[in-house]
Amino acid sequence: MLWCYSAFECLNHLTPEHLNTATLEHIGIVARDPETVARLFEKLLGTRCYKEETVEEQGVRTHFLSAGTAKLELLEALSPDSPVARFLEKRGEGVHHLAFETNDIEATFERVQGLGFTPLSDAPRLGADGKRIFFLHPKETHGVLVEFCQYIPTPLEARRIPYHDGHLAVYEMGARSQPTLLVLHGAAGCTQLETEALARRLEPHFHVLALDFSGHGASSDIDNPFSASLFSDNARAVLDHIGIGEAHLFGFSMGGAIALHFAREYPEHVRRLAVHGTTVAWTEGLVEAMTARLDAEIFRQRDTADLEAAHGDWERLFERTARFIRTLPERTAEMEATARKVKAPTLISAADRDDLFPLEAPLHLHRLLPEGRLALLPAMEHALSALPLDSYVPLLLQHFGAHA
Ligand code: CMX
Repeated sequence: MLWCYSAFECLNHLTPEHLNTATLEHIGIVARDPETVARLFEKLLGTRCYKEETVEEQGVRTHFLSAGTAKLELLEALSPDSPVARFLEKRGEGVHHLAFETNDIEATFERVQGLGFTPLSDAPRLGADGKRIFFLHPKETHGVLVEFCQYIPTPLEARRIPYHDGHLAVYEMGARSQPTLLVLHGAAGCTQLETEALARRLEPHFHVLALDFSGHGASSDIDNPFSASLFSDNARAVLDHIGIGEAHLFGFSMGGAIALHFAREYPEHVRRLAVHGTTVAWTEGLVEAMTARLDAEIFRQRDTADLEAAHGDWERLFERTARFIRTLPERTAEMEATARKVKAPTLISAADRDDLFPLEAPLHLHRLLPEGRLALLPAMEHALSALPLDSYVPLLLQHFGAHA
């Protein structure tokens, strides 16, 4: 009876924010010699340290390893009076804290205060890995140091790769020792507006290269009309310049079709593919639906600051993209033939209620691709931002064989 009452009381405090966002983000582990501990986990889990970062304020150097859906954060004391050095002295090496990710760190901070806890800082502050964090004292939490964190990333810096008279922008993340994954955005999209969140989630597992196609995002424009050959050549130029022989490719929507084109043209450079929200069967109806979305007039009535910041001359980009899309119905047979010839194992995924492409599109692609695997995900929209990354990322890791 008492248990029932307590459980009911607890449930009264639970809001959807609790239920959906208390995700284990990482486990902090104090290490005397992080390299030795990293080697141990490499042996046990096949995972490697992919990033190191110093947090001066905490007197700590952090070493990150991926462990499936969560991370291990090895903590190395930088000064004898730091919390980590004190922990080492009193308790020796071992598990130091559990960190839970939340959507809104300020709201979580207020909520735990409301529940009677005393956070160890006056407000959330900057931690490692682009996070804002706060801790609860282990004395208040049955001996477990609890961290809450929210990912608030600093803007990515594009690397510029010379291309014809201009350059291609590529965003590079993750350790070079990991397999390379080239991330391709959709029509009239770019890394910043579309694929960045996914690319960042994949950083612990891959050497990620997220490309902006010519004329998109931070890449310079080119005189040639947009075409699958041009964008596929963009991808090849990036891999060549960075010196990558073989890569996995992920492509969203048009990026998926480009990934297939690339795999057909340069099979020796491709390990595995994943395409999401991609069709290779273009009808006049689809062209109409897609070009209606590129109607500059509609955008002019809204706030276009994000588009301007990402692409510069977004109106020209939309015009050029619409022209390219109008050529696609007559290229359908060619694109289907391309898909049939792709030998690389390919994960084809789609939103089950895609508002742009019919469900038949991924089914059709699945029938064409000799090594295709199909996954339908519960999402209402075509946009990549609608995709539930918590379920999609494990699927990708499994497909690319990146699970420890
Ligand atoms: N887990 C469990 N118990 C811990 C603990 C931990 N991580 N750290 C300390 N304790 C225990 C101690 O063993 C001690 O227990 P006893 O009283 O039974 O001996 C008690 O807590 C108090 O320990 P202390 O050495 O006196 O430490 P303080 O109270 O001065 O500080 C804490 C403890 C948690 C407030 C401090 O370590 C802190 O502020 N931690 C948060 C900051 C931090 O850890 N930063 C590094 C992580 C960086 C990052 O992830 O970004």
